[in-house]
Amino acid sequence: MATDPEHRAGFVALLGRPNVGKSTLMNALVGEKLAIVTPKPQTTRSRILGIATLPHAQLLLVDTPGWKQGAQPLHGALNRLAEEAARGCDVAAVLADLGSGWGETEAALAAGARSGGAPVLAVGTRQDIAPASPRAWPPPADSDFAAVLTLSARTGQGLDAFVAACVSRLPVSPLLYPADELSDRPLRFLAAEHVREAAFHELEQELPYALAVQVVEFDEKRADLVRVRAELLVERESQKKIVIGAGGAMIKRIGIRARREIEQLLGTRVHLDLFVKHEPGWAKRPNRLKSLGYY
Ligand SMILES: Nc1nc2c(ncn2[C@@H]2O[C@H](COP(=O)(O)OP(=O)(O)OP(=O)(O)O)[C@@H](O)[C@H]2O)c(=O)[nH]1
Ligand SMILES: [Mg+2]
Repeated sequence: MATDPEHRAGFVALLGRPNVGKSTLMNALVGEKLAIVTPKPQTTRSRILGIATLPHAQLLLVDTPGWKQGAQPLHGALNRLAEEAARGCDVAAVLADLGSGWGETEAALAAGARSGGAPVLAVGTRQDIAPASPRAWPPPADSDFAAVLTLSARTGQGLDAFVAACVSRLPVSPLLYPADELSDRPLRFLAAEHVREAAFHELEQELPYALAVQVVEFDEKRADLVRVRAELLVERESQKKIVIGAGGAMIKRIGIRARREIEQLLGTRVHLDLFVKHEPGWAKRPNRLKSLGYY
């Protein structure tokens, strides 16, 4: 196969506060729903690679957890993931919601990425619902940005310009992943994430944050039906009751919603069994966080 001497490939870190649209942007660029998306902040708990293979370039998009101040081990671990992604990328995209604009957190994330040597794109998101004259936007002109862009991952507005801004700053390189690969995370992890997303949608307030999901069985032996068995871990016995719901109604709703999403992801029918398990302190033990795939 002839190699393209101009082909580019490399890592693009998507950084920003919770809820600015990092995961939505990654999904839009990859063309598949890899990362889960909810209206609640702090949805993403791990670093997820989304691979967008174009005719002349391959973008390795690194979705990161939203940056949050906080002393809890989970927050610390999540922030560290964002820091590592910022240091190890070829291009850093710092996303700011155009509804709130550019602030200290964005400036700190940009400074962190710059100290790792990456060019920084300042990216205003959710343009379709942004005010006509957003406040605190664009960022201060004295900062050293490779480019300042705005986009909407929902409508697609500005995505081509974002891709072009990334590609032109990636190193010349052959493909780093096979052209048909979409993520570095196994399907069973993505399935667990879709269960977590359904729980975020169905459960009220703080409860989704007390929840972890692990897939304990992922059986693909049959071509037309994948069997998935997943456990929802909660920190307290009282939470277990709520997640199960009266007569099992809540866990059933979560299951129906998650199954639809997993079927979409896998392109086959799915049989999904969900169980709720009381595991005190799962969020406080670094090794446990790692074994759950949050690292
Ligand atoms: N209208 C509109 N909504 C968007 C857009 N992008 C994201 N959203 C919505 O904003 C919310 C947050 O999006 P996410 O992609 O989960 O944000 P995130 O930055 O990954 O959030 P964390 O993982 O919590 O850090 C969801 O309800 C999305 O549907 C957009 O371009 N337009
Ligand atoms: Mg996210």
